[in-house]
Amino acid sequence: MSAHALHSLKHVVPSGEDLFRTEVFAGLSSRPRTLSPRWFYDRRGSELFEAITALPEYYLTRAECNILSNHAAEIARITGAGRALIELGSGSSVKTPLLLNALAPSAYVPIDISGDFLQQSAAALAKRFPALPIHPVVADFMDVFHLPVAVRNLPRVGYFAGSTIGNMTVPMAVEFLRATARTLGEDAHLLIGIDRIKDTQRLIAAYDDAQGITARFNLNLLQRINRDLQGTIPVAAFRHVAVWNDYEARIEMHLEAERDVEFTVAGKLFSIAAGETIHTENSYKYEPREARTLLRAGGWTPLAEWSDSEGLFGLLLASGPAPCR
Ligand code: AVJ
Repeated sequence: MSAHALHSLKHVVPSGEDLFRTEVFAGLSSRPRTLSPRWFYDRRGSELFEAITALPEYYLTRAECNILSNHAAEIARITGAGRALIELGSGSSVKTPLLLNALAPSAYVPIDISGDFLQQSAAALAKRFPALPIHPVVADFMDVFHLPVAVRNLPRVGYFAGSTIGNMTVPMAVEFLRATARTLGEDAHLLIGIDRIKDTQRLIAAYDDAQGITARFNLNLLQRINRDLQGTIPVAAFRHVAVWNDYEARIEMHLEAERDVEFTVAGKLFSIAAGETIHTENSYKYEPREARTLLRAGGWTPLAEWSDSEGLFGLLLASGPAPCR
């Protein structure tokens, strides 16, 4: 696409609340009905996600933290010190200080769509690491974005934590990995957390916890629509459902209508029959070999891989395309 075409597109692609409304209209009108998990993370949703990461059933965050604290030195030995650390979708990562200590990067670039969250966590990190240049970038890491000028001449290591890649279908994940390889440039490294396939009960429990926090997190999406798009959704008529789809190797989260419901969103009428669901999230899981194949398909070469003592979660390090000489 020419630069001119890209420029003029800006005027027709909706953004912010318009984009949310457009996507909600389309998702609630399609069959099956869907809403994208990217809309989970308003202020309330981000708080609920933080609570999820501390749940006994949600092993992912704990496992990745343990892997990082046990192997950070080894990771640093491979990447070498002095790279710019680029964190894709940083949120309020508790894992970041572990990596900053071990990798001794020459700059840190957290990238997140939530500007508020980004400023807060960047400020907190600046206090802990006063000598480290921090360059936050407000962007959707799924889009093409540009790295700050300050890190243009530094070798990079990307970090994509938490198995967030699990939200993408395989073709989307491959496209994302290829785009990331282009953004991070020659001789880059990528450190990526990828959750593994395991016992079904264990997987389902992680997405349907006993305290009902994940249910609240899922239902908050309907509350957000009511709050931000003047919706009249009877939230209490919906129930949180988490299922393991073995053929697709993914956890699916849905919101199921327990009775026939009618409501409006920004003035538009929707009817959902009892038993119908809104599909809100996929969380793909990979066997270790599949994870490496995924990285290769995305243009990366796996170099090393670490796991926790139970083998629940994988942390992989890969290298990007070699420079042309
Ligand atoms: C942030 C996408 C990695 O899929 O495990 C947690 C989100 N959803 N509980 C995941 C989530 C329900 C999480 N990711």
